[in-house]
Amino acid sequence: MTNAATQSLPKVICTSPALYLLENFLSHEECDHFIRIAEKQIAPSVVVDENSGQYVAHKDRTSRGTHFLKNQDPVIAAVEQRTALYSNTPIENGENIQILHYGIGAEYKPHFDYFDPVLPGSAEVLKRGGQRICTFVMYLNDVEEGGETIFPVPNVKVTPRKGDAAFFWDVTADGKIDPNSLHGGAPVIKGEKWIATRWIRERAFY
Ligand code: PD2
Ligand code: ZN
Repeated sequence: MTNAATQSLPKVICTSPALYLLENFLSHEECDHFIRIAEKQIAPSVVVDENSGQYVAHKDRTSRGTHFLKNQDPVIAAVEQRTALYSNTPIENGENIQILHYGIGAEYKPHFDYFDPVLPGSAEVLKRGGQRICTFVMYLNDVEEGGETIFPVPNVKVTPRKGDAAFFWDVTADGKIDPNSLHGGAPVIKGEKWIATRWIRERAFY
């Protein structure tokens, strides 16, 4: 189930952070497949605790979520391959695809996807593949109102559209963490929002 025929070239949204819109990155069939599988296994979302490095529930992330195993089925494997291709990174550097569901009012407050090396919890998570260097946020449905992915520093937002992806770098071209990559998921005002996220590490993530 490839999608190459309908994909267009990445559109540059801004350069600091390096942020691109990938239109039709997923086919509608791939989006529906992801939601169908995720619905069976979804639970309240967690974040990495800054101090302990453990995964915990957090008030800033009021979504529900789940993750897929790597290579879980041929559709998931194809999308993993596509993220490796677009980011020009080895496939094994990708984390497991995460699925998030936001109902009305749910949001993900601005945060960094990278692990700040000065925080005590980061050492533990950095052991598994090093820093997160880039992020794919793939939109699995259209949201009636709200739910944009927001970047407060350049003050830009990406509107969720089924099949599109926001792709951005959490580090600068010289590999340093990029504070301009601060981003969040705006509250859903009307409808619901499903996304798939894939974070890419510096090295293999197992
Ligand atoms: O839901 C989003 O748009 C969003 C925004 C910021 C998701 C993430 N970050 C993420 O999963 O890291
Ligand atoms: Zn994020």
